[in-house]
Amino acid sequence: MGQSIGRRGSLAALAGLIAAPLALAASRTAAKPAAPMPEVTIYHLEGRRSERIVWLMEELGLPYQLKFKRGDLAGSMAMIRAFSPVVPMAPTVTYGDQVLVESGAIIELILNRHAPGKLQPALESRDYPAYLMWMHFAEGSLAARLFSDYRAWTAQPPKERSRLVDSEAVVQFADEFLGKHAWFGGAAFSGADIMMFFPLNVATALNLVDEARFPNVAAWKARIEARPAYQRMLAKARPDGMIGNLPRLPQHAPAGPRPAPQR
Ligand SMILES: N[C@@H](CCC(=O)N[C@@H](CS)C(=O)NCC(=O)O)C(=O)O
Repeated sequence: MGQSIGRRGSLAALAGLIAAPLALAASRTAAKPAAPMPEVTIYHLEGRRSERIVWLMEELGLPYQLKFKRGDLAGSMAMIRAFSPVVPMAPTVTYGDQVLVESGAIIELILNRHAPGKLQPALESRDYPAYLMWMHFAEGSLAARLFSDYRAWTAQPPKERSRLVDSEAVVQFADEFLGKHAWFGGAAFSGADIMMFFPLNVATALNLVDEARFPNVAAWKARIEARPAYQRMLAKARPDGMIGNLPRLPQHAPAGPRPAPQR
């Protein structure tokens, strides 16, 4: 049999049982103070994914240095390669004495450490799971499928829907979500919108999908382009407009149902 405890002891134990989860919940919801910001340098290619980090810093009003050769993509790339020869990618970011790649990870790091409570829904909120999904979907599925279709369809234009999840499907998935939610983070603009903008622009700019079929994406893009921080990013990171465009595909993805999987 267990040890018996007195009435006062049992009340104290009960209070402890109630207080502990409440304290835990409070510590999860209360925004921690922002950590001091180390020096951040963004190695950049105009019109490419490194714009995400410039845009994030402009949204948050955080300091950063920007390195690129204006109007010279090859020159900017050579600068990145000289600094980071093994994986010369944009963005490459120095964060204090650390060198980082992967725009999604860089955004999560800066938001979690230096912008608590900003540009992401609260961990316990209903919006958080979808926010996190879009943060990862942007590169893991959307950009990956778009660029693999682009390579394949440049060699051989698409004649029918792919059996795999193709460009049409990944953009449709995003469009359906935006039919029910204002932003990819749900109710408010967030880091997920910053992640999704580049590949959704690629989808239409390269003619991988028919823009007219995705009105919710088109309306969301217009809202993004009206944001002052997005405009500041353009002025600093793309001062001469878009340069070095990849050629548009002559033919975009066929729409309609996908063929049944082969057995
Ligand atoms: N998943 C990475 C992709 C980075 C990436 O591929 N960036 C392109 C520019 S948009 C690049 O550096 N391309 C040069 C190359 O692949 O050689 C991210 O989100 O940061």
